Amino acid sequence: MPRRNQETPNHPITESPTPAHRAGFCVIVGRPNVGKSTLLNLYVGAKVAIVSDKPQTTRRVVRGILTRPDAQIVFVDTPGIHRPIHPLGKFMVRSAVDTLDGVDVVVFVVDGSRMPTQEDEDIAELLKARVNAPVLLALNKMDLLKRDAVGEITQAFFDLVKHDDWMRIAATKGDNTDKLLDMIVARLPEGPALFPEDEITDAPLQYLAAELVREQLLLNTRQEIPHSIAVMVDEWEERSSSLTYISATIWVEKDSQKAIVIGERGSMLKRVGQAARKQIEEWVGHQVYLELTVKVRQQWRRDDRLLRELGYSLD
Ligand SMILES: Nc1nc2c(ncn2[C@@H]2O[C@H](COP(=O)(O)OP(=O)(O)OP(=O)(O)O)[C@@H](O)[C@H]2O)c(=O)[nH]1
Ligand SMILES: [Mg+2]
Repeated sequence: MPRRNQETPNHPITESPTPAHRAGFCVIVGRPNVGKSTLLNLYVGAKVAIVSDKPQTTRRVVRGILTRPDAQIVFVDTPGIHRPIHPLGKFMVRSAVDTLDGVDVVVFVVDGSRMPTQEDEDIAELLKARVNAPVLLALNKMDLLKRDAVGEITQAFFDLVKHDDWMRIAATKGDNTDKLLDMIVARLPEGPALFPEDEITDAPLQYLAAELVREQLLLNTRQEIPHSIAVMVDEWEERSSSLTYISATIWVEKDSQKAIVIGERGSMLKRVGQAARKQIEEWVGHQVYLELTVKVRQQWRRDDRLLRELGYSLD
């Protein structure tokens, strides 16, 4: 409500009305590897979701919260939607699709430096069939877009995706992401904050720690190994006010993968452990002792029991 300046009652100053506070859920969807998690982390200002150059990095839905004086945006990062070939993939796609119900705004992230793929087409159809909320099209990776392809690629996405508005962005550099954010906020309902203002994610620390280990493994392995890795925290003990002990298991699917993950005389495991530990310490706020063990479970991506233990199950 506009207010008068109390000290000058006889000379009212015209103030513009304070914009109403907005709050709501913004789901980020798209095919694997287009930059959804990169965008989430940029908005939240912390590594809430791990990022890698390997497709299907994100396996579970993660919420990241941005609180500003005028709005609170609860971003929902989702696994890349693809045509799954095993139970883990099915879980990932189902959990992504399930987030679309009751959402306030959807950001459909695509790799805007290339022509649309079949997966983009599938997602566009899914959104058309299932989503009533406004859809914002984010043409990401504009830094890789070749000048002479701009027209053709942009038109191809416009033809494919029914959208409320669009923006060309580069999530890694933050180009135009503030403009996209304004579009998101404008579409949120008016209302008070949904989460405490200092909360930036709903993910437990144990989960973030396991993910940070997995991120290092993704960055350091190739071919099918990244997809065959799962990480689970087994023990988490505050040994003192300044030291947390964490032990985690790295699951792989073959003995040959185990050998690679351990590396020559443990070199790979050491590298991964050191890098992950530093990042976990930032979250925890003090020293961490991280113990990693590598174990083999043949075809765990098809093993319902282990999938459930790892949290990759909707039941
Ligand atoms: N050049 C460029 N690379 C980007 C941009 N945004 C993201 N990337 C890169 O694209 C790759 C995938 O990024 P992610 O954020 O993990 O993608 P994602 O959509 O979350 O992928 P999934 O979790 O597999 O679905 C990473 O190597 C990012 O650094 C961008 O604007 N420009
Ligand atoms: Mg991701």
